[in-house]
Amino acid sequence: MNVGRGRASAFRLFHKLYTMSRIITLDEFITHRQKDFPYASGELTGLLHDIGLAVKIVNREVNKAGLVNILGKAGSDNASGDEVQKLDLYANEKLLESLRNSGECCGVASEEMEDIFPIQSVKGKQSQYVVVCDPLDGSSNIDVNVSLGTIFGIYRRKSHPGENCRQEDFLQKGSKLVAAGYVLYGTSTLLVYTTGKGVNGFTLDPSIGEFCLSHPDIRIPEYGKQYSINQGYYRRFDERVKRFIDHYSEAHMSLRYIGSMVADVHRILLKGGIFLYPGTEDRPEGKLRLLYECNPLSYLVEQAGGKAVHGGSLERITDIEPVQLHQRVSIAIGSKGMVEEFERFVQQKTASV
Ligand code: P6P
Repeated sequence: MNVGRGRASAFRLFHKLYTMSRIITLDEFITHRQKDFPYASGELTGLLHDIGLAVKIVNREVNKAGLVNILGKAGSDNASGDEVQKLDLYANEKLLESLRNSGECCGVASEEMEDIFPIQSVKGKQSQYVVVCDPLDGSSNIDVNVSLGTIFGIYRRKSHPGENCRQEDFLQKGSKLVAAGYVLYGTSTLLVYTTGKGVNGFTLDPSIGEFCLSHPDIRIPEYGKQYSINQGYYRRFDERVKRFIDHYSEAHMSLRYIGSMVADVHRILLKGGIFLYPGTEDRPEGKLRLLYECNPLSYLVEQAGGKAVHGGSLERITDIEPVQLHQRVSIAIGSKGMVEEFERFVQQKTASV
């Protein structure tokens, strides 16, 4: 058994022993596992703590969003005269505020900001990391009370410490991520992350305000019974994608599509399946963003034993060299067996074209 698997099974035993008697909080887990992190201990801890704090604040607002009539619509003033912000802008601001705390982050690239956002070092600390994020993915679902999420990825900066961050710090392949994860604001609030040594999930216990280990050492099933795609675009898909969908439909597979990538990918992570957002005639490059949606989720899914490839070229998502902050990419992500089946369809059809 290799060291990584040995460590994982040892941790499962540790978790089993402890969960019978005590809760393991996110902070304790990060501290316990920070020796896994190949850089100075404490750096990652600070960063993940900052993100954990920000998403607890975002969670509080997301949970209240159902009261928006009382709070007022985004752009209007609420009862106390404050302008109600669009929740995704609010989430972006909370992440920026929190990422200043530990002094470990020198900059952020976000779906909500056109350009990179440098964070000035605190107390002369030489920050070593940058964060990419989609602060509130699927925010259009909030008005109908459907799950949505926050996606984040952490890179080691390439530019010289002590200077402002540069674009090159963010335009790195997904395989260069040092940590990645997501928060799902659903029936409960779940934070799932990896630092390259497996995937673990933490459920927020509102009574104590802590994320508690609930899904240790997540492994994605090799195969699943569901596929996830916006069937409404069927006519606009490439012939090869249509054949793949037809194949699953004829095999009586179930279609599950929430319209919130974090929720769909999370279900697939636990139950198995495949999520597809391919290119269409009118949007051949696809819709989803490489840097802060597809790369962090692909890195995490690979860490859980899954696979993620470009929906056309079949290139491994985390091998794609980013050229723009907001570039889009088509994607097939999920159970290894199902992504490889998709690949066989595309390769077979390519050969026969
Ligand atoms: P469509 C949400 O807007 C999002 O970015 C993803 O979370 C989701 O998977 C996708 O877009 C849904 O897009 O075109 O199917 O509505």
